[in-house]
Amino acid sequence: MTESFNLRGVRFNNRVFVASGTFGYGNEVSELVDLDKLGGIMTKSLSLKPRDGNPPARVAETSAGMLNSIGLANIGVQKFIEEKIPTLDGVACAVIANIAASSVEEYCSVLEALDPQKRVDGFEINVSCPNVKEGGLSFGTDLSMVSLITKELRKRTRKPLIMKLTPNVSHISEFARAAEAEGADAVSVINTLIGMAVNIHTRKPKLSTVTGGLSGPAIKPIALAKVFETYKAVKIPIFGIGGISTWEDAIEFFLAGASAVQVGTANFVNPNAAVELKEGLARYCETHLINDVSQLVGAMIADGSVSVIQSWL
Ligand code: RRO
Repeated sequence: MTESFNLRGVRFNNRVFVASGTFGYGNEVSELVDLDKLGGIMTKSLSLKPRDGNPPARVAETSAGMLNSIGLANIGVQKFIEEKIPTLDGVACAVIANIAASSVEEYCSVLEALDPQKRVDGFEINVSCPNVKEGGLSFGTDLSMVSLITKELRKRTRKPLIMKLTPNVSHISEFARAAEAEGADAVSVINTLIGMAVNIHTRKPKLSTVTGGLSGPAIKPIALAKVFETYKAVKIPIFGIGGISTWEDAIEFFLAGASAVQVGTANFVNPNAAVELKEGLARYCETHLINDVSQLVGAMIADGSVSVIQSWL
């Protein structure tokens, strides 16, 4: 059974990745999880300078999900290169550096610093953080900015370039098209949805920033619809993300059009969720005589069903 997956000449062990912000820089969990079994790790978003992030409270549990407002806390690109990359040397899965920035120049500087690093196999560009004032959603909801960022980064790397898109727009497929047109190799669909929660006893918001990013099983049906919408609009592969916890969830995403999946919030419940998902997926494929996971991609049977999405694509 073929599990591997190629993107711009990079071969991934399989199609199961861990999502940015839910697995640190990979090294923190290497004693708990056999990283070699994963397709790859998306690092916590890296900016040019270290960032402390937003004040507490930065997370809140919701029914079937969680809200976060981390605010891009990270160690900065230099410390990542000096302290984290060496710890990932013997790891057999891909390392995809996720980059966030508050200007086009900052995106370019972080990518240029990381591009010569052999251990960095590709880039996921975060144009979708809901919790920062500059950059983040102000870029990710502006088509011309997504085009410009993709274009400038494409000029600077031959490694896989994956644009991570926000669902907080009317038509995510327009953003995927813009990324594809400027040379992105793939898109990640979706980052978190803006949400909030209120403590009824104190009457205060549960997050210091009032609103934050909603993730977990609560957003899975939305993520699936966004993946399907994107699949109808572009030819480049889609990394499906949003509430994926089990192999059954992953198969839904493949059928809706994802070429690979990312496990996010589920890692906080079980750090082995992605490995267990990969093993369940392999068992499903063997049982159903599927010899390559690619056979599942976009294989949803929608005969006779009418999708409203299709009418405006
Ligand atoms: O750090 C965060 O608050 C954060 C980021 Br960068 C992101 O892309 N998505 C999210 O839900 N939180």
